[in-house]
Amino acid sequence: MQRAEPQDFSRVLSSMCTEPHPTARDAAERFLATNPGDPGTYETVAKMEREAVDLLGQVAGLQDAAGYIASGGTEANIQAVRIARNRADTRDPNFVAPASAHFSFRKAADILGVELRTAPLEDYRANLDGVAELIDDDTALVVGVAGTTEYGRVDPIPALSDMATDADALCHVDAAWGGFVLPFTAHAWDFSDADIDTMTIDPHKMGQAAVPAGGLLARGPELLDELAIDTPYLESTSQVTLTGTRSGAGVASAVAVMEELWREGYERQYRQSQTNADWLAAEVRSRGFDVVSPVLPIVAMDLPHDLVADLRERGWRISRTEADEARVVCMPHVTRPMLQEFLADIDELA
Ligand code: 0PR
Repeated sequence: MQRAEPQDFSRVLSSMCTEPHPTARDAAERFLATNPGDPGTYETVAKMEREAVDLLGQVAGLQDAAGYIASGGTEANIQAVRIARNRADTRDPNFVAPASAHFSFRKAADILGVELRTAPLEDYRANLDGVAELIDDDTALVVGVAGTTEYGRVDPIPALSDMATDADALCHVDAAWGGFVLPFTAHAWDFSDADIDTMTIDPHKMGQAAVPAGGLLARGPELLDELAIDTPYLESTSQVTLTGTRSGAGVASAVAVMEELWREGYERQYRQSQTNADWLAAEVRSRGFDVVSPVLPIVAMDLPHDLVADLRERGWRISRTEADEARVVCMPHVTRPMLQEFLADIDELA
């Protein structure tokens, strides 16, 4: 059989991951055979993981951050719900998240036996009255999303964290995708803007690290300790991660790329991606299609079904929103020439 080659990114508009930065790729290869799940044996990569958390803390406005490099945003979100559940003083815990929250929270609810209460949206963001109505004495956690999966919207994080505080619940921010673009915007989203307890912020999305590199941050070690499980036969005495053995590739690549790009490199990338998203939105709108104005570099547009089918036929990878718009995520590999080619295909096919 012929050796399979990975797909290239030249027509991928649907992904929230991207080609790893060269320095991330190099570090991932070098550390492929290390296991930060056993820090007593793999000391170097364990030390790198602490650096990674420190760097993620810098991105998210938190000094002396606690946390770890997870397999992805899904694991980080599950673990945030688990922290809140373990800390809550109730037999029947629930958590409140906006309808825009990623489906990983549904996995968390299912696995952990915590009821998920879904709050309505208003202009694609959490409706605060709707959130308030769902909070009660058994609420362990209030979730806000900073960069929603479908439309790149940012929930009113300071107001949500105030509500969590009033209810003696924790506040978790899901910045899995938005965390590496929001520092260059005026949005209030990070630990310095609000009393946030935990955050998901993934190097393997806009951070340009190699998969798997998700990020879980916690305001302090006591929160992370809620996850600690004794590990009697390892040299280290406890483990907080959901996975046991895990590749050091994610950890090493996250450190390498953050050292390289934080902060000027990421800022340059954000400006380029945002400019591309704004440009694409204007171009598509000028052709008579409805577009949801991009707040962050994600564009949702109302294209006819058969046009989208024809574009797919030509190799374009485009995702759909639940409301049936075509969605383009302006990741680092999505360049202006690529979008020009995409528009030329629209013009030819429409
Ligand atoms: N939180 C948010 C806000 C997300 O957008 C995502 C993933 C997650 C959490 C979960 O992260 P992991 O997938 O790392 O566990 N959002 C995209 C999705 O599930 C991710 C994605 C990635 C989609 C690559 C397509 C793709 O090719 O739709």
